[in-house]
Amino acid sequence: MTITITAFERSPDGGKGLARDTRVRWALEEAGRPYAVRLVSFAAMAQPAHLAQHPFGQIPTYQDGDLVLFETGAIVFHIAERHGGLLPDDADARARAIAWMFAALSTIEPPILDLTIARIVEADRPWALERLPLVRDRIRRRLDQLSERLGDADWLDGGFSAGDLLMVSVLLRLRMSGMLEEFPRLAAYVARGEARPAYRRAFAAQLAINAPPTG
Ligand code: GTB
Repeated sequence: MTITITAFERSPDGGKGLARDTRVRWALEEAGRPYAVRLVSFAAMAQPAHLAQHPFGQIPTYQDGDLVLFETGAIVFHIAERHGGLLPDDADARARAIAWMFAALSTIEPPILDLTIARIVEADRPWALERLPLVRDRIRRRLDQLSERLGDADWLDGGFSAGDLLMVSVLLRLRMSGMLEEFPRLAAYVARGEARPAYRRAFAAQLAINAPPTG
């Protein structure tokens, strides 16, 4: 059975790889699984056919036979469990890698998303400029702690895992802010993730769809 995921027909980021289908593509590439992509427009995402797959009308979704999943974290976890290569065999190391998956999505990503909201959605509010430094400082606090824990290691806990895949993906959302460069160990960590052949294939595949037309 072919695995099919959904992605934006055209991502608003123009191919920077920030939409969450890139994380799923990366996991599938690491696991060596071929996959098909069903591209959906914003209009189609609001239709019953898509809502049957994703209750919140978002991307990505994942379908493998009768199994339909939504939520990137759940999808990446499923790929890691089902296909191997992304979680250690040792039970304790596996549990720690899963903890890093949760940490990426529930501790590190929320303040980063808050920055996007502050810079874009709230930009015209009278208090927007006053709030921005607070949002940035909340991110810095987490990055400082994360950098401290990573130290000089290549990955968060031994070998590369789904925890690193999600953490690198989340940190990549900071690229435009310049904040990553304040933490050289994290900048190098993200660069290591991006240098993985599986990430490069995933990035190239989404770029092929989303790159703005030239000429
Ligand atoms: N918690 C869900 C998950 O992890 O799967 C969140 C899914 C989600 O936010 N999906 C977004 C979506 O479908 C796309 S990835 N949005 C449309 C909607 O909600 O109606 C988020 C995203 C979108 C665009 C950019 N960008 O252009 O830079 C970056 C990230």
